[in-house]
Amino acid sequence: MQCLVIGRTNVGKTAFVLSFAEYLGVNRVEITFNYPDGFSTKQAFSINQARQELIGQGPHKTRCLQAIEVQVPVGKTKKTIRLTDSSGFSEGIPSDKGIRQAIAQTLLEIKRSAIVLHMLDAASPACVSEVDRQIASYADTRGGYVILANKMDLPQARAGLERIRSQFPNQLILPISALHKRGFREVKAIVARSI
Ligand SMILES: Nc1nc2c(ncn2[C@@H]2O[C@H](COP(=O)(O)OP(=O)(O)OP(=O)(O)O)[C@@H](O)[C@H]2O)c(=O)[nH]1
Ligand SMILES: [Mg+2]
Repeated sequence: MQCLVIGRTNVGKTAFVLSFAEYLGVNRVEITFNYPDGFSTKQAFSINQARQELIGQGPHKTRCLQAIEVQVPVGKTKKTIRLTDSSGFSEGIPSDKGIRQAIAQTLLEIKRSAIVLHMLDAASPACVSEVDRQIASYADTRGGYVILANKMDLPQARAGLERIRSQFPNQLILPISALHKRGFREVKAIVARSI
């Protein structure tokens, strides 16, 4: 069972995946990097080391699918799911071939995921763009589609959340902060319900 995190570059997908894994009780992660050309490799990190190495300041830090196995409590038992981080989308077609291939890989993976968490940066003035609308209509054709409005710790994110709600009136939208692990209980509940 896979839970895939998608969204434009720099919205905080990698930060979320690592913080959410930590919230679920993991302090060392083994990340499987699956590249668009089929190459795959595994590496173990402490959560903090992974944060330092994998979270980006600039755009297009993540260039492939990065999967972590995590346990989610469901009733009295725990179920293992694959929590997968992906390469961020950008407006238009990127000139870098590696990024184009990584985005195509992300799009294919959407159809293979039981849960798709589509992340938006609520603190950005352009928090919903054309590519987000297109991704939403593509990903939403399957069950288990949820919008995460990230960076709610920043003051301008309140107004962003209202814009997101008005753009997607029929979608479930969960406000979160990947930085401060806010809103994670609700994300966990949705994931547990969809397993
Ligand atoms: N204030 C704030 N900053 C955040 C939050 N989540 C992520 N960031 C910052 O946003 C920037 C991008 O974070 P990443 O997790 O690398 O974003 P990404 O979506 O994985 O980006 P790509 O891999 O390029 O697609 C970093 O500077 C993070 O520290 C948050 O909840 N609040
Ligand atoms: Mg990333």
